[in-house]
Amino acid sequence: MKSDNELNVVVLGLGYIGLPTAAVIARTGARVLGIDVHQSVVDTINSGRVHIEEVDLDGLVSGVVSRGHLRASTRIEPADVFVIAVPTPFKDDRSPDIAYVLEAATSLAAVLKAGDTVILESTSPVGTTEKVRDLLARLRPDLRAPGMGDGADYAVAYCPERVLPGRILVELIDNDRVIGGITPRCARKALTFYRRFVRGACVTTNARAAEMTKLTENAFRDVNIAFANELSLVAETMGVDVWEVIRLANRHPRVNILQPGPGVGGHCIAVDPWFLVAADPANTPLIRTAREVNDGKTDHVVASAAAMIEANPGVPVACLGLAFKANIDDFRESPALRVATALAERFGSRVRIVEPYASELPEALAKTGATLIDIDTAIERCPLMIVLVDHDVFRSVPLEERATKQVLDTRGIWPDQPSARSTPLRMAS
Ligand code: SAJ
Repeated sequence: MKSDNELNVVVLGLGYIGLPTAAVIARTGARVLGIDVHQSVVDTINSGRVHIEEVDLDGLVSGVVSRGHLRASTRIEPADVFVIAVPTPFKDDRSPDIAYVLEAATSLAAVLKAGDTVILESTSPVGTTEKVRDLLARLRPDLRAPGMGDGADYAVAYCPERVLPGRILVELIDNDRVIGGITPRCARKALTFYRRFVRGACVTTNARAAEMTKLTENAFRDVNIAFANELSLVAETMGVDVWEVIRLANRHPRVNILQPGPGVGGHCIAVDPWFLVAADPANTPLIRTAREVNDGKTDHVVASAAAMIEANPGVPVACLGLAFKANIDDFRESPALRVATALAERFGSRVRIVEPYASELPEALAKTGATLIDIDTAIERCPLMIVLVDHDVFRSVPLEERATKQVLDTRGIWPDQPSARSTPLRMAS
């Protein structure tokens, strides 16, 4: 086995997962090359800076780049280990799109050699790792592909990332990893690689089981959030504070309900369950319904907020937050962004947006006439407030600064708000 300093690793895709992964591997002393199709991303990283916001990532990247352990390029080079961390979005019909994975595999096929290990980390439908192996086998008939007869010249495995944005650098090291090989030997080769930087347990299985495990984790969370969101609607009908009910129910030793909100966002939980539904539509009514409940919650928030704004003609309204969850700058699939945009399209310049993680409004919002303001201005000028994201800066606004506001608190961050206490999603009176 090569020592850390001799190991050459290529990470394909320098996004929210690929860049932190590349940096963490580079910190072990390995020589890491990050590949991205965007020249601007490559230039930013080579100058020791980062293009995404993640706790402690800037310091880590500048350190490993300055020590020469991490560099970026648009062009692939030979390596010992290839880690594919490109996006797997879904198409208009919600079926998974693995085109970027296959493009990445095609590009690395050109430099693949005997002894190499290819690892797919992107969230993928079951069977994708086999497709990667099939593609490599076709493009490189001079090498023996794993699981296709006697012997193999290289290894192919699937190892899903499981990190939580905001805690990526911690969870990359501490979380357990599931490593699925095309063959047991492939799994063992990938295991040797992950043991270099993972402190959590590394458990091996086959590639299909590992792929389904990843989808299962995110579908589990989506179903459980859907339960909380459904409860929030029932509680609203009943005139009960849903957050109090959940807090009380969670005192039961075998009950652990998640938190309701304005819907589910991000590029994972709002997307991955559809991969399971697409694979077996007839047997996934629960997973599909959970997705629909969570998306429906966003529509419900838009309707409740619109009713509140309409009942107060001419009064400015502050939408607090655009990110898909607290304390991050990621707006992908964000229910908060959906709500704010729907309201701004309807009420135009009456809508003010507070988002400490944005320096300007996303285009769709900017063209509505809505404006970006800070929290102090919102407190001064907006009698109506819609809490869409539980950023710490919103959570810490004391009651005396908001006591007179009409509030629609979709995250339950202000339990002491007089108008929000018993009917959190109803229009404040
Ligand atoms: N949300 C709620 N109520 C809750 C928890 C979350 O409404 O009680 C909402 C959030 O506000 C957000 C969405 O759900 O809009 C997703 O947020 P999240 O914190 O649950 O998850 P992500 O998308 O940031 O990360 C998830 C994680 N998966 C699981 O916890 C099973 C992470 O470990 C994965 O690595 C990541 O997806 C991924 O990349 O797949």
